[in-house]
Parts: sequence; structure tokens; C-alpha cells
Amino acid sequence: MDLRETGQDTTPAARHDGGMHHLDAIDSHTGGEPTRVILAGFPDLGSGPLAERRRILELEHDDFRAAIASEPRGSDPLVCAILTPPVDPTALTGVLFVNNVGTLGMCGHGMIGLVHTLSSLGRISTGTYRIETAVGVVPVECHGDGSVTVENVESYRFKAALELEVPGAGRITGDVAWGGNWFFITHDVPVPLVRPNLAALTAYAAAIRQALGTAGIRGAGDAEIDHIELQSPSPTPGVDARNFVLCPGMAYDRSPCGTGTSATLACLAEAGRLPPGVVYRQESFVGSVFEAAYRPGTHGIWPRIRGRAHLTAHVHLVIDPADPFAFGIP
Ligand code: PYC
Repeated sequence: MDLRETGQDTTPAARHDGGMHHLDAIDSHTGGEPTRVILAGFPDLGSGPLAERRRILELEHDDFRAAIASEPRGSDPLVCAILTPPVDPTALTGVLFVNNVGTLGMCGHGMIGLVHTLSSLGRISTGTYRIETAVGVVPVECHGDGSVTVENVESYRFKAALELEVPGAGRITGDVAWGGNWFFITHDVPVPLVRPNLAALTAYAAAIRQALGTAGIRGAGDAEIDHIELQSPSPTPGVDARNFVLCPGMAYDRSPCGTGTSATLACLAEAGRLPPGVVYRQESFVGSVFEAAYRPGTHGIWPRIRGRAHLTAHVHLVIDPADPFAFGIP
């Protein structure tokens, strides 16, 4: 199958029978964080730029987003990667990322999951490819050992050492950075980044996000800062840092977060704390690790993130319009 011609509604699986809607998907996880690649059955999003298709998805097909990503068919941490034909003639495919509450610009763990999925299906072999996203074309490498490298979009620190008053937590300091999504990154962590503290860390990160909104602090182009990244040293030998990333919604990233690691590298690079080409190991809240490095860019850095995904299921999703929760639980 020529991936460049992949249109969601053009395959036999994309059919309605008696009002039922069918979608073909492959599930995987990258460092514990799930990805669902939608191969066929998603509504047609047109042939415009991917940023425009993302907007069409948000405005016209949010019900299908909720159907594939949210309960009862999906789950809070799940990110779906919807294949769509690319505009860029050098790209293998286009992809739009969505989760339980909306769309994402880029998704590092999702991109690793997508490349591993295409490789597992025999649609690509080892080598380098380019994949178009709503925020730019992303070169990827599918390695012979099963790992995947993603050269993410150019990433940069937008605001350094920003002070923020967080109700219940006091004054904290953090950076605002772009890594394909918008992040607030802080080392002010009230409790250790360990599993028994999950509820406290989730509440703290959610309070930071709320405080950013209340203070009117946003990313470039007035974008919402919807990812909160807490960073601390890691107790694991050879690992540079452990993070806890609250994604849009209330789920935390089980992986080390590819876009969050990119944003972190941008901050470290700008602070002069990580030279180009030096490998940085970012550990997630559940102990999975991404290896990362960067090369300098014009406005920031070009991060390279390497990780590994594993398949978990071949899925045939069915949406029954008679189901009161066909499009998620409101
Ligand atoms: O890996 O970039 C990432 C990511 C974003 C949200 C969940 N994972």
C-alpha cells in the first residue's frame, strides 16, 4: 500500500453498515504511553495543509475524536495518530494526533509508536523517512534494532525563569518552551516524583496550569500552555533527569514525553547546560527512558529523540450510533 495515497475513507474497512461505523487501528505503547494508529475509517479531512485539517477535525469531527480516544473505547492517556495523505511530496504520510480532550501539534511517543507500527505492518523497512504533522515535517529513522529516532520540530525556550504564584503552592519558577506542544517546565517539585505521589503531583501540575491561565501567561501566538512538566534528578544511574508531565486533560505521560524532552533540551541548550550532540537521558514517571541530543537551529534547536515502542493490539473499532456512549462519555 502506498502510504502517500492513504485516505481514511478510501479503504474497504471504512464502511457504514446499518449506520455502524468501522475503523481499523493498531495499538502500541512507547515507554508505557499508549498510541492508537488509525489506518482507516476516520472521516475525510480534505486535502488542505495539515494545520487546516487539524482545525477541520476540531470543528467538525470532535465526536469521532472522542469516539476513538476516550472511554469506553479509549482511555485518558491514549493518543491516536490519524493517518492522512501528506501535502509535502517528500513525506511518507501525514498524521494528526488527538487525545481524550482535543488535538496535539506533535507527539513524540506517538510518532515512535507510528513508525514502529508501520514497520511491524511491513509498510516501511529500516531507514529514514519524513512524516508530516500539523506543526511541520518530522524526519524519522527506523533502526534495525527496533528503536526509532524522531528529529522533532525546531524547539525553543520562549520565557526563562518565569515567576508564578500557584494557589496552595506559593511562588514557583519555571520556563515556557515549545517542543511541538507548549510546556511550562519547573524544577520546583513539592514531593518526590514517585508513584505513591501521583495524586499530589497531578493536583500540583493542574494547579500550575490553572495559575498560568489565570495570570494570562501563554505561548507564542497566544497559544495555551497545556503541558506541565515537573523535573527532578533521577536516582537511576546514567539517567540525567526524571519527569512528570501532565498532558492536556488530567492524564500524565507514562513515556518521558518526546515533545517535553524536546522543550527541556531547548531550555538546557539556551542556558548553556547541554552542548550540541551530547546524549541526554530523560526518564519518565514510570521509569522508561528516551535518549536525546540536539543540533543548533536558527531560532532554537533541532532535537533528536530515540525510543522504542511495542505493539499491543490489532483493533477493529465499531461505533454503533444506537449506543448512548458511542462518542464517549460526556
Ligand atoms: O511524547 O510528545 C509526547 C507526548 C505528548 C503527549 C503525550 N505524549
